[in-house]
Amino acid sequence: MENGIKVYVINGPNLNLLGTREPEIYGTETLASIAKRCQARGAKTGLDIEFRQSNHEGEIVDWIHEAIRTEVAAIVINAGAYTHTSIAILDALKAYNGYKIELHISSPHMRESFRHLSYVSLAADKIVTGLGVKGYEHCVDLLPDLLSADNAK
Ligand code: CA2
Repeated sequence: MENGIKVYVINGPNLNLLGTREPEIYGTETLASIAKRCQARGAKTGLDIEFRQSNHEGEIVDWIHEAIRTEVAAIVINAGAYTHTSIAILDALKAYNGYKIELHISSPHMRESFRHLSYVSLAADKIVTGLGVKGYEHCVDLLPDLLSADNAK
């Protein structure tokens, strides 16, 4: 849905492998198929959902800057392993004033200790974890309410 409320769903490293490896953790659906479903769902509530994926930290930072410039209303971000390492992504997210949802397919807190620290959490308005790939559409479903005037930050 073009001309809807613009939302970026930003995906970090290795998430392009979704549906091809480690199905016990990350499921069997591809990112392209998740994107399609989220776009159809978002269109029903007036959201224009743009999915992106990059294996490069700086490209993700650039996309967050683009969201600042173009007044994107919300960012849903699964920063992948950069979640646990990237102060650059944290700083970019802090500079972005729209609504920010940190998303994880798995439950990082129930996994290895190096996944317990999230820099992204320090900038996030909400965190969705452990719902499998259904977490993506859950975020899309939550957003209209979160973006409404009643829930203004
Ligand atoms: O649970 C998540 O969504 C994660 O952000 C996924 C990251 C991981 O480093 C985070 O700790 C938690 C890894 C994404 C790797 O994605 C793959 C997908 C399919 C096959 C292999 C990797």
